[in-house]
Amino acid sequence: MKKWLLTAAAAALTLSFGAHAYAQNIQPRLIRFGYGLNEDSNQGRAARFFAEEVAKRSGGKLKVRTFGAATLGPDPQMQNALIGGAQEMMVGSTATLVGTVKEFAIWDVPFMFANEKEADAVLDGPVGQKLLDKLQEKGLVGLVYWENGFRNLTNSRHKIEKAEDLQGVKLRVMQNPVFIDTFKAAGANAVPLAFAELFTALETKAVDGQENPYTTIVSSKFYEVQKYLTVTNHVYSPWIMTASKVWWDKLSPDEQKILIDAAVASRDFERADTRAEAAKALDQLKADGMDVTVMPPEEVAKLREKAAPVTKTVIDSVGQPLWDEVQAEIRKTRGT
Ligand code: TK8
Repeated sequence: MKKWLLTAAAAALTLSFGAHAYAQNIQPRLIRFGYGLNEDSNQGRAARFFAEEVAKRSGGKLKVRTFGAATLGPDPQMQNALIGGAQEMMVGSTATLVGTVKEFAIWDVPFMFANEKEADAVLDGPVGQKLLDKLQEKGLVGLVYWENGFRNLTNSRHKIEKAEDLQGVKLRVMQNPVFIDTFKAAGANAVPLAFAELFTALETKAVDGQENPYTTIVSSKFYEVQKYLTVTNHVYSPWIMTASKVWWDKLSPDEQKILIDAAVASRDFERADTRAEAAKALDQLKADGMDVTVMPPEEVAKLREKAAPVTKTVIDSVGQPLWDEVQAEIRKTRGT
């Protein structure tokens, strides 16, 4: 009789949670997952995808609640909340992690990756993993890199066609030394500011311009307050998905595996979705009234030259061996 009851109970559990989940050690948990862009953005779509994957893979026990538009705070604030254990997960820029793990500055070096294929290979390869691992001793678990994308310039002051046109333009940059130095070297007045404050700063003309991938210029509606777009592709920006380490360490191996697998699936979804959106975004921005200029290669070369001392500073900071390792990985991808 007892045996029969147990079997029936087990069968009921199996039915409600799925055979897989039943065999695993999964507790009901609420996971607060924050991000900075609007819900209607590539970041928002991928965050929801992640939440659905986690629900599916945990039989609904692990519940990811997503918070977009920096409602849990800008990237640096969320990073601190994760470190302190006040928030479980987030996705955001690697650029604002440079104060926590200095090696992340390597991803901010202008003109380092020539295309997405190189970025994927390096970020998903041993060096990308090495940097993720470095977060552990700072209280963060680095899971995967998503694509933010190649960054381009917008401003409301004048057409920027030549490198020298940047002179004196008040440009919002991320809270990161490499971005500040790069744009100062280019002659701009670089102002570090949280992304959450950017639209208002552009609208009130507290700053003239900013730089972000096409997809963000669309989803954050910067075209409403910025007339000129200059295609420079001056740097590839990754996003990084992180978890609070104090929280992560309390999870069972089964729970951790579900989150890791769902993170990898979300990365693949996000990159494909972002690339599809980026391919259409430029036409959309033109249709929205933006004046688009492609900076000619010889002018881009000037920007690159002006940034060379900044690259040197990054190499000094992250160390020559890490730099060489990244360059070797890039060459491998190029087949040279
Ligand atoms: C969103 C930011 C954004 C980044 C920036 O929270 O700050 O300009 O490109 O994507 O992480």
